[in-house]
Amino acid sequence: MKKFLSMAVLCAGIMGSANAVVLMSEDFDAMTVGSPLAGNSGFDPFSDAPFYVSNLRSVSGANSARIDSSVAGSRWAWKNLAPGAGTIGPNRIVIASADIYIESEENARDTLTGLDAYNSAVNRIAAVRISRDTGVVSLGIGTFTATNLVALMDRWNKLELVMNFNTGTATAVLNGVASANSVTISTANAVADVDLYAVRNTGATSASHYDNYMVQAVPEPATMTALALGLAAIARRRKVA
Ligand SMILES: [Ca+2]
Repeated sequence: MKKFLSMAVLCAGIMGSANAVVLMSEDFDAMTVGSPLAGNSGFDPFSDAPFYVSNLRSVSGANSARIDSSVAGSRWAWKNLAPGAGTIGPNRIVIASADIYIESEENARDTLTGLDAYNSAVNRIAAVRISRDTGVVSLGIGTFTATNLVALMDRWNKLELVMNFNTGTATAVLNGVASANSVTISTANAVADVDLYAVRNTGATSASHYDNYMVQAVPEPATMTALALGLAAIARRRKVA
């Protein structure tokens, strides 16, 4: 039993280190409160001005990124992936994630808060966004389809956009639960950046916060299967011995 347990720990350790490669991450905690994200700590200088560093709410450390509702329209802030990291396209699964907190408000002027992935030609691969009015998570490229996932306002939700370039599908994950539906994406795509994304309507008064913004690549299923088979073979040999 002890041998079995130590093997399990070994497997977990190997799987953990091989499981995901972090391509970009930002917790906002080393950034100056009140400063804009544009041009800050690797954020693209073309990021929209309404995104800035806030210490009003956080999941990690003291800071998060905040976007106020004072400016209407679609807004983006992003870090470009490191050179070469964007060629992860085919046979890879890329997962973008962020903790997102959306403030509720009394009026009925909806806002959308989410994540938006692009290739190097600045064509959208897929985007996922939460409605402040309904909490419904929607998924799409040009048009958006509601998923079965519903976020609560005035609390942190972990939102993920999972882009599977093996199957050519993207799904949303909210607080660990995957959407029942998916959107078809090109298997030829490579991810150049995944943006913090917000759509504000004139007159809306609620703000949104983002923390633990991250993009990861996970090995293609074939590699995972080979790794699992290899570990199983090791386990069998140990058992025989
Ligand atoms: Ca933080």
